[in-house]
Amino acid sequence: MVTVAIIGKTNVGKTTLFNAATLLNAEISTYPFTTREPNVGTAYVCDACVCGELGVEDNPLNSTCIDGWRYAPVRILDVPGLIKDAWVGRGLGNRFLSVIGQADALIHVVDASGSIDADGKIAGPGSGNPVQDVMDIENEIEQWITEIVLHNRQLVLREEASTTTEEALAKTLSGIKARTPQVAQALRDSGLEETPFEGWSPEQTLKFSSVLLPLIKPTLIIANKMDLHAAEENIELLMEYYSHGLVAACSAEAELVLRRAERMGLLRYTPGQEKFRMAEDAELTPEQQRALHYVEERVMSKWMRTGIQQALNTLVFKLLKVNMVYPVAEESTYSDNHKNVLPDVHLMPEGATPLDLARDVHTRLAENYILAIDAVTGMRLPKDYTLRHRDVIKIMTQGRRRAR
Ligand SMILES: Nc1nc2c(ncn2[C@@H]2O[C@H](COP(=O)(O)OP(=O)(O)O)[C@@H](O)[C@H]2O)c(=O)[nH]1
Ligand SMILES: [Mg+2]
Repeated sequence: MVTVAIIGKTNVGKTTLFNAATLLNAEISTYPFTTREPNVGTAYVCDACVCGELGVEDNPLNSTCIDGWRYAPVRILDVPGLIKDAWVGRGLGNRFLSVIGQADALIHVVDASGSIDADGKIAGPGSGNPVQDVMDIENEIEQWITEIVLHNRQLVLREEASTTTEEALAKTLSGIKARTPQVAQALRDSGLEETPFEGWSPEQTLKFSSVLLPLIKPTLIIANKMDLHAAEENIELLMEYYSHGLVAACSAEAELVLRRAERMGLLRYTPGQEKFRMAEDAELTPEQQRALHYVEERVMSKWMRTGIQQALNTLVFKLLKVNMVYPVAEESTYSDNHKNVLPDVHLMPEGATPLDLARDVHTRLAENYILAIDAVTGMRLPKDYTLRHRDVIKIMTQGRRRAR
């Protein structure tokens, strides 16, 4: 399961974003992932469902289809505000940082309206420095990774004796999901390839960590609170400063207002779409009227959308390079063995093969795997085929056991 962590300073809107992202009117009731932990929830990424181009009516099970858009679940974590020196264990720093370690990708929320000071306390709009806020948080995480490397120095050295530096480091950093190719790239990009690990200074270790971070945790910066006037200038500054990364202008509060109103039946709103439509019989309180008017005026008519759903989609599909793949058992009807049409969608990492898909569906399916068929063309796929976005795949297995 793809895991996304929401990070940022206090009061930037992380929890508002978490609440909005985890609220979908067509939530998936059969979805096995449930948790009682606070701050862990299910968010959704979406793209055009293949049901449209295949001309079929679908019966989604592990995902949902709203107006021709397929929404697939991802795990989302709301990491409470990191404070300065979290990496040395200040506050609950280390605990929060280890949550970040579990994530495949990060959403870094920043208050683009500049309404918080350097410590995350509410201040007058325009007084804060969002560019610095992003750097502060990144610095905490880089210091924390550095600390892990320094703390495990002996272990890396021992490991290195029987393998390579990149493998030894990757093994030590496997808890934060670093893999050997990423470590190797970080060694090259930080210019440390030729420097023996044994002689690394703390500064060189920090350099390595800061180059490694974006490789192991693809990050999207959310310039939040764009509904406030003071945000406009800062959004420009953020985009300029982080021109190498992605910055999305968003309003988490507006998204939350719309999803809550949709849940209450007051309007029709499909997350990610550019419009909302009032329900015909909706009776709004003056307060609800004001809130929706504000969203229309300050967000939808100005920016076209709240930006939240696009941000999640961009992070997962573009930065993490995950593909939506539909496994089916009957290629003629695109259904499972119970006549459910296009029941499931799986989020597969870049480079995954049909066998990886089989494994993701069920270990038994992988054990009995023979070959895969492109259900749309009916063609048998080569052994080394890598799955593409929106593939519909039938997996052939041996014996009586069949693909679902
Ligand atoms: N104007 C505006 N306020 C927002 C937005 N998102 C969050 N807020 C407000 O910012 C404050 C802090 O939000 P919260 O989600 O608790 O921040 P967290 O500490 O990062 O979890 C709350 O008063 C929210 O209502 C937004 O998009 N626009
Ligand atoms: Mg919060």
